[in-house]
Amino acid sequence: MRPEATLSLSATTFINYFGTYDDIYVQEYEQPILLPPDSQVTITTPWIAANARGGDYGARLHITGEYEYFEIGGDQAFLQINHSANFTSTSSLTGTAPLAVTFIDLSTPLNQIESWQWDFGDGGSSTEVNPTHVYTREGSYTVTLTVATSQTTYAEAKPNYVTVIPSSIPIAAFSADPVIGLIPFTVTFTDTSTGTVITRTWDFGDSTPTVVTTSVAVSHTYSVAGVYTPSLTVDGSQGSAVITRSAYILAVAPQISGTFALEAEDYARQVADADLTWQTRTAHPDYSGNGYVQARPDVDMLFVTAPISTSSELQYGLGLTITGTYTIWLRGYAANSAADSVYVGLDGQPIIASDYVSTFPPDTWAWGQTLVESGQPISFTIDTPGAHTLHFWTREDGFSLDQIILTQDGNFTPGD
Ligand SMILES: [Ca+2]
Ligand SMILES: [Ca+2]
Repeated sequence: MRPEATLSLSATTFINYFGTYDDIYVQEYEQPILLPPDSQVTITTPWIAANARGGDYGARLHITGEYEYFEIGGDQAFLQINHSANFTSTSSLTGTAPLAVTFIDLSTPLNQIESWQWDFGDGGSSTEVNPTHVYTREGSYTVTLTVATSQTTYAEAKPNYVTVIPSSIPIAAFSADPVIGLIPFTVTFTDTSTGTVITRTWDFGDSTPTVVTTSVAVSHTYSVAGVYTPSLTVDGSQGSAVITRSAYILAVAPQISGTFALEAEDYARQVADADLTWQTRTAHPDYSGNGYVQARPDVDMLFVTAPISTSSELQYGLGLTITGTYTIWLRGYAANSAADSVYVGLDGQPIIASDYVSTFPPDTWAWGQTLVESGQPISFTIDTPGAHTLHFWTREDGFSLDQIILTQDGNFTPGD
């Protein structure tokens, strides 16, 4: 039995007030039951008493909660019991399995109910007053509570009260926008994982603290130039997953001069593909910086005939804050043939489709800038300041690239 209500009107108080009634009866289904003298009922409306004495008289009292009305007749008073089966929950009613739901009985009258029978809709049941049930399978469940007093039984059913939604092991994925920018720049990361994900832990790859979110998207500002490898860990009820995107974010420092050099071996990203792969080497003497890159394996005469789609690619970040036309110079050598060559591009596309730079001498570093098919120097024009990427794709085995110079000076000639 549950605790009785707190606001009270004792039988004694009532009798003293009217001065005529000996007993208070609870009327339950036409069957008067004597309310014991210390019984308590919940009353939120003051007494509304009509003529309480003599002849035909009666009074009616509206009482919320367990007792619907109070009626006086003759020398007896009756409380009509409001029978109601009802319940609520303190838990989330929608979620993935296992979903634990705690049910709270709201049935009335509080102190008359002797038994509770819960049907959770999934085959489970309980006779507790406020049971907790764990749903383990997907579906919508109708919950029914049946309560019984010594006199009667009554029930409440709530259709589709609990819903267990599909749950699965997450497969981690994310995207970022933009993936290249002039520092400092802010990137919005968006979790695109599938499966059940509750929390996300972001590592932006730049040694800043990891960030834990429940939201799908998060922003991060990169303030130091570099190429960064962010990762995302997703945790769900069915497990966790991690994805790392290597060299995904390119944070570029602004160039402050119209002429500047890049060491070929200091590329930001390599996208390796079939046949030939760029490898950093130091075997050939007289290189600049820490080495050079060579299209390997070097087997004399291996051509890549479908350049962009099947060639290994090198990318360099360019912070082009000075607008205008840039000419590109390449310092390279042909390892085993004067015909060794390379494709050059900007922002993912060849500067001139299918054209390439060749005519490097065998075994000697030399500067070149002429596209074979067009006969023109490699150049491009920037109209608005911003971050760009410079690309080289393998075309012929053995080609070695040591240094790259970009210049806006039409009279510029590289030293050696
Ligand atoms: Ca070759
Ligand atoms: Ca170099």
